[in-house]
Amino acid sequence: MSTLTFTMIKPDAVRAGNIGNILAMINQAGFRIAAMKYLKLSEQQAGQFYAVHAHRPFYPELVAFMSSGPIVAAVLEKEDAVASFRTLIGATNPADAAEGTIRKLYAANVGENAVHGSDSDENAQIEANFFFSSLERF
Ligand code: DAT
Ligand code: MG
Repeated sequence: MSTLTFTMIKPDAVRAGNIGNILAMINQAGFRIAAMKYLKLSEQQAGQFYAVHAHRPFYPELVAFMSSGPIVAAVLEKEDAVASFRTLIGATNPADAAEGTIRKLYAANVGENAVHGSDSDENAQIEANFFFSSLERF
């Protein structure tokens, strides 16, 4: 049964001109795009999205980075979408990411790591709802 995950192409990957390359990999891996938009988060919105990390030492730099430029936000559908997408993007730190993963190919470091992927079905729903109304999902 197909399920949903939520992704962002982060400001570093947008700045590097990798939107198309990353979308092609998502496409090739068999995900259906259920929603998509191009936008810039405010610091307040980035802080809210990553509120679960508010106690971590890297939170201020994470919020500054994620509000530093436009992102592509999308909801993706596939069988076992959350786990399948985490496999496609690779480890949080690109130095640990498997060959051929999005982060191995396009991320510079653990802080600026090209893409976001939800970590559970529950968070995928919360994150998709943060960005998209029901009118924007297909
Ligand atoms: P992931 O994005 O793989 O789910 P996470 O949820 O643990 O990783 O962290 C969210 C983001 O926070 C991550 O994509 C980049 C940033 N981050 C995580 N660990 C970090 C660290 N040690 N130093 C700097 N930024 C970090
Ligand atoms: Mg995470």
